[in-house]
Amino acid sequence: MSLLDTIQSPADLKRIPREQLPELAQEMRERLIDCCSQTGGHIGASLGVIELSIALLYEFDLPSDKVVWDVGHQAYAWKLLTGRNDRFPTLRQTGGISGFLKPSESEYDAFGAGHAGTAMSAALGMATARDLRGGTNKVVAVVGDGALTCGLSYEGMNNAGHSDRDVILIVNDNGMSISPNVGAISKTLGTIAASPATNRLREHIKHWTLRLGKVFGPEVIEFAKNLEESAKNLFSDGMFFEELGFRYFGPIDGHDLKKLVDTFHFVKPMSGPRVIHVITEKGKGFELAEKNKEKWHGLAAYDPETGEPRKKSSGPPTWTQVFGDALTELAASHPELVAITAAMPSGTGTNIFQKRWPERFFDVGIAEGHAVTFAGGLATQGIRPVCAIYSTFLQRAYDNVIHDIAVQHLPVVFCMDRAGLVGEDGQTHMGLYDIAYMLAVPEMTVTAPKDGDELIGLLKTALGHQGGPFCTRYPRDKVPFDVSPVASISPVPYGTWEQLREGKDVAILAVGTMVQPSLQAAEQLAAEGIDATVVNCRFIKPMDSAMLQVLAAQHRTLVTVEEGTIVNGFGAYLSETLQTTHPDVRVIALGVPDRLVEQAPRTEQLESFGLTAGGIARRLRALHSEEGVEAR
Ligand SMILES: Cc1ncc(C[n+]2csc(CCOP(=O)(O)OP(=O)(O)O)c2C)c(N)n1
Repeated sequence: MSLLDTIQSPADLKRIPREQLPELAQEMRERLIDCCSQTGGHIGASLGVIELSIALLYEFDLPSDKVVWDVGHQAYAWKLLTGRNDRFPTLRQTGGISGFLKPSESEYDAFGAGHAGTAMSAALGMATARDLRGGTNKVVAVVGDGALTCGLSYEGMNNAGHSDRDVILIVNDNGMSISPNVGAISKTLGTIAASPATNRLREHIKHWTLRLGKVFGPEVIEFAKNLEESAKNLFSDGMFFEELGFRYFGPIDGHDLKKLVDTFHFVKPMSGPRVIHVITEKGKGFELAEKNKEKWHGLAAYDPETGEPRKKSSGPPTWTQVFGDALTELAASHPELVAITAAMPSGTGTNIFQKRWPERFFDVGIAEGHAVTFAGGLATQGIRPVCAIYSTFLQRAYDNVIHDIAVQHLPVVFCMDRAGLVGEDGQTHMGLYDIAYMLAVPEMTVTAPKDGDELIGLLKTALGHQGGPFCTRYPRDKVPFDVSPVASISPVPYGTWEQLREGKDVAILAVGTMVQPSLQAAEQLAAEGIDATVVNCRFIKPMDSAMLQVLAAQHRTLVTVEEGTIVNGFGAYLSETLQTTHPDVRVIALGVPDRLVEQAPRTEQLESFGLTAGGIARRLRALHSEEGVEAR
């Protein structure tokens, strides 16, 4: 039996002798590499914190002590050690364990996450609750250097640093966000890690403090501590944290189990805010992942020998690729155009732009709010910023979108990738809310293309639009057809819809990804004698009011279909619009119901909400027979 197989809970881990922990780490590495080769997932980040996870669970007392991992994508090792080894092969699968941390999944997952930057705030909340209740448990936040580019992390640190609360921040510093980390903080951490002279000095001071204390007693310890502090302040690169009110320990090798356990043992009983700076390597112990850290941050199922994806990609390109290529090409004829990403160059396709136009590309770190306001500043000076941010992450910047862009009528373009159902990333990453939240922003143009060509056409429209902000959305998927050359595509006329099929029984008003399935549904229904109009509502706001008048005059029922929440989405907006002008027209809104969506392949999720040709046809058939959708 392997060591890992003997562990059902942290109590079992604590029974393993310290000298056997490296052997356990090796078993865990093999398990992660093997399982993730079948399921895909965030393997690189998780391989980097195997020793850190073991040491935390070995030294702290879970679940009464609380460990809050930031993002949670790196917590696979944590899952193996906290009772989820058996179920680990179900990672990210339908009905399986989550790719992130989820309190509903385990009592060892202190706080749910998926978006970066929340751990410090949540940990401080837990430490404060403990103090209010008179508890004694320890609270630890584990935050990556990437997440230290989030403003939210500093809001938490600023609050914690001068609170005097007993809270420990572990900085998991691997020099990487998804891509190489960016910004001044990252440079500072890098300098600390690369400063052996400082480390040696600090070791000497610590050593002498302890020796002097043993010989001369507490007063001398106090004096020596002051000396240590002053020396630290003079020489220590950890001063950055010390100034924020944290006692700084490190940097320590995050793959040296003995050092980790010893350090936690030493720091744990102290009080007040303290930070332990741990240096780790993403992909540690898996050569392929060590060599290409960005690719192995997170990926689909792979062959563990070659690293090749198990499912070969074929057919049309992804929306991300089409966007990245088109933006890069459009930049040639739009010298004022710049691209902004918040730590997702490859995820958003802006890495393509970066290669061609490095000086016009800005990766601002995991800082969506800043990305948007930064774009606002650029726009005031006549620059045309395109912010490429996932739908789910743009939620972080809602106030910036309203206050810094819309209120000032600034022509910033928002390109929201991963809009709609996102598959295996699950609840935290769903791009289901952008239609609702963007519709509510005054003067925001809200669009969704039906295919790759239309995305390019809308980008052209967006770049020619001077009337305030403009957004478009597209999913985590391939475009339905290959795209035409960028130069051959015309801008989509502003505010227009496109009627794709004329029928007399019912009109389907489809948005973006729902256009093709709606057309197919109409074909299925035609064979059954139900004649449907199909309209591509590529402008969600403003609507094509001329076409809407005609549709409302010709149909008693309009069925909207959108890949987004049904709450305050396109259907709701349309009903509100028609309520006064055409109170007799009924609007039936199809979309994603008001509930959290569980992880599953995207195709399964679309199927389960009836957002497929078959599903749409089913709903229309039912409407037709049950309620008698009649022609006028
Ligand atoms: C608000 C937000 N924006 C973007 C992301 C996408 N994302 C997931 S992990 C990650 C990098 C995190 O870097 P770091 O904190 O250093 O952790 P590491 O992966 O290096 O362990 C990013 C940008 C996110 N999860 N949340």
